[in-house]
Amino acid sequence: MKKMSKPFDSLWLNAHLATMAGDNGYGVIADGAIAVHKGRIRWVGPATELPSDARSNAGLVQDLAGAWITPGLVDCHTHLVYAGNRSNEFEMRLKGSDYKAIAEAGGGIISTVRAVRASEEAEIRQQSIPRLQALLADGVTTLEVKSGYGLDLENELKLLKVIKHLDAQTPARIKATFLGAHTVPPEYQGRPDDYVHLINTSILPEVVNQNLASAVDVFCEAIAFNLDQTESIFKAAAAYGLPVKLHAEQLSDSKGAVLAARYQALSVDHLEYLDPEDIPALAESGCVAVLLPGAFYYLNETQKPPIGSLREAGVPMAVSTDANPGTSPVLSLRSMMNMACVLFGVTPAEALAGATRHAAQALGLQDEIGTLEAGKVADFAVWDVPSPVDLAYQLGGNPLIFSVMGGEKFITT
Ligand code: DI6
Ligand code: FE
Repeated sequence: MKKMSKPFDSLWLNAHLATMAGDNGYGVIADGAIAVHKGRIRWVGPATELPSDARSNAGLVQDLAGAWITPGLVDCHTHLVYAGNRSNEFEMRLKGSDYKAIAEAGGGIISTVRAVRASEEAEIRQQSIPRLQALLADGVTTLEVKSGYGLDLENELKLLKVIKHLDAQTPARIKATFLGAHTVPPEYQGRPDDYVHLINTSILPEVVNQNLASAVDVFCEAIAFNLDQTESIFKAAAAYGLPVKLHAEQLSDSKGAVLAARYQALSVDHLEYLDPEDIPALAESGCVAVLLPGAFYYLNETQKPPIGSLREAGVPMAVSTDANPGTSPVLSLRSMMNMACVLFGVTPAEALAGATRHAAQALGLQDEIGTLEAGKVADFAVWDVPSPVDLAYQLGGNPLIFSVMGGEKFITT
């Protein structure tokens, strides 16, 4: 006899939900329930409204003993895949050097480029896996990883293939972003336009040809690429139908955000030096402002992003690790929620929206993930905390009980 399949694969009960849906802070449903089928949320709401036959109609019924469920965390800006280590630069900065001076002396991004070029794909993969595991153990279920430490055709492809491999090997969703324009490689020193030409006519076309990236990013800054160079890469990306993102106004006001808004960028990231006058352009374009407090903290910056004006203008703010070996060796998105609160003055509810709903939007995935709503992918995190505020409150420790990705339980310990 054919076995009848149950209407729900799983039912998650006896939990409080921070759905992050709607405009009302956490979107709390006290004593809620989530029913999952075929990897998607089929039903979510107060347990009292659960259809009466739901329990008997679910394949797996899971009692969560009063835990809190949030959407799976989304880390929308990382440089997680690289080789080597730069703790020496951390020490140098503490002795008085600065990021710009280290970069100009051949350290910084270029020292990671040297390590990547000298490493096989498998080595880079091996070095990156523990970093990925750390993010997942902290509640992340989707992340973005950028290339940008190869800076030539062979090595940019090498990094993007590692990212693709990691995506295939883990239950988490990993989006790759092509950041060929991270800095000018040594062989193009003094010829940035020629390097941009190489990106547009050789590297990017091959990245597209091999379907290795879903967005294109540029580091628009005095020490990296200027506005014209950035725009020419944006045009090349647009010709391939790829959305763009931008590292903008991190160390100075280069007017990158306004340019990015004109190109309907998914996000503009960093923004410490953003001129509040440029915010209406962001608000109009629907671009997400990605806050990266880890880089601000490690570089001991004092200039903060204009949070109050961004909030007032209704620009969605995401929060991310910027995980990278130079300015933000950070492997905990929850810690960044804390720093966004303490250093930048966002509220704990804004920080959680920044690590879920708005981060999903920064990846163009707002219809798939980022909130607990029927129809979305069943990606969520189950926490042993008394309230969702605690997620941004505590540094260290790990309140994650487990996460669920595509309806499947994922336990990291
Ligand atoms: N801004 C950053 O904070 C990182 N990249 C960027 O464009 C730093 C990357 C590094 O120092 O390795
Ligand atoms: Fe970055």
